[in-house]
Amino acid sequence: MASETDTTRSGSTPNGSAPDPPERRKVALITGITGQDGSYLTEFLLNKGYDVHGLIRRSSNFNTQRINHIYIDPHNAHKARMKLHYADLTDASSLRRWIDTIAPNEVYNLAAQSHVAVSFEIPDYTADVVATGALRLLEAVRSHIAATGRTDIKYYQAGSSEMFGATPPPQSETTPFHPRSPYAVSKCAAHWYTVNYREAYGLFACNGILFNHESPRRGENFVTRKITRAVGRIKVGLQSKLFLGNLQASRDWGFAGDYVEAMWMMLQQEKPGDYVVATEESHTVEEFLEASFGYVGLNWRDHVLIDKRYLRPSEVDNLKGDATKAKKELGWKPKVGFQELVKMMVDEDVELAKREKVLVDAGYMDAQQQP
Ligand code: NDP
Ligand code: GDR
Repeated sequence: MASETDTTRSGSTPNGSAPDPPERRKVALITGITGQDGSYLTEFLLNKGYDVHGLIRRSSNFNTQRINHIYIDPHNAHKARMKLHYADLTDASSLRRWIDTIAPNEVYNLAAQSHVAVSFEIPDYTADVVATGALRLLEAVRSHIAATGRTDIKYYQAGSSEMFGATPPPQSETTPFHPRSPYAVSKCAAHWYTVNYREAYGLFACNGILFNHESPRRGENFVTRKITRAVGRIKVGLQSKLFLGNLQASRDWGFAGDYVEAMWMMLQQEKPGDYVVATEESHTVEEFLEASFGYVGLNWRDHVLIDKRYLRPSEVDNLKGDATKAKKELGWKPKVGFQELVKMMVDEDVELAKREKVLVDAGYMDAQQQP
């Protein structure tokens, strides 16, 4: 693990393949590298031969669980192709410093206060990180280009289907935005900042408008993972009830591993653009419950209770993407479908619950109820 003064940590390619010689390697900078998408994108780029630099924020606990498997002890730093540095999207000076120091070819802005419901609780902070944070990073890139004259830097902004909000499906790049939360409004601002820097300064900047994407690494307070964690724990007897909010909301759920490839593909085009990334299939939360509980022979109705605490002041009812442009121009398509995604997440969470059960039975852990 990193020491308290060590702001650089490092990693190798996950499949162990030999990297390209240093002079030929591309350099990527990822904000939000410790998040779900950051971890998949790092694996993807390391496998493509990139050097990857990630910006992590200071936390009172280590927050690198999702990338620890590609971490290499800094004492073996000559083998390392992933490096981590402290920065924060609320701190413009840190962003400018690392852009200047690292001089990346590709910048992926994935960092965000990404929980929609939480954004109603901390709207000001959400706007600062999600909207103004994107502006700070764009400005750091622009200033770096102005100072160096470089022409080989590309920028990716993590946009969201939440920007469509109340506008009915199917939603494509030409669908009007009608955001329904402080998070979604902030993502709209970040989207337009990105468009503006493209138009005003000629920056190669792309907005990926990604619909929900999930995985076994999904944060445990997003609905899919909350459900699959509960399925695992109920299956092994660590939990009996699951409290949820609106079961009728419909989402276009894909697999995060597929979606990070689309991010990279956008930056490999001749011209920058904005792209919807989606499976084009939508399911309600109730359908996700049916599929995940049903997969392990449980009936969700025996376990799920509605808690109004999880209802949102304004909800997004129905999201279903039209990814025609990404399919046609990028050649991208999702590989993992809905049922396969559910199985992947439930399988992993049943195994995780079994390991928890061993600790609980041995008296090393409390059988906590749901997070
Ligand atoms: P996560 O919530 O898993 O990860 C968010 C990342 O942002 C974490 O690394 C987090 O760090 C970091 N972060 C949060 N606040 C700050 C800050 N102030 N400064 C620096 N870093 C910060 O999100 P996902 O991986 O799921 O999503 C990636 C991006 O894509 C986000 O911008 C999200 O809004 C967007 N998006 C996600 C979709 C999805 O379905 N997953 C769909 C559409 C868009 P830490 O680990 O310390 O918390
Ligand atoms: P979302 O994801 O808001 O679409 O944002 P989330 O999984 O939080 O909610 C999806 C839907 O499920 C309903 N729901 C619940 N949600 C949560 N979190 N917890 C519950 O108990 C619960 N019960 C029902 C919600 O009301 C909602 O309708 C995600 C994030 O990753 C964003 O960052 C990203 O931009 C969008 O996806 C696309």
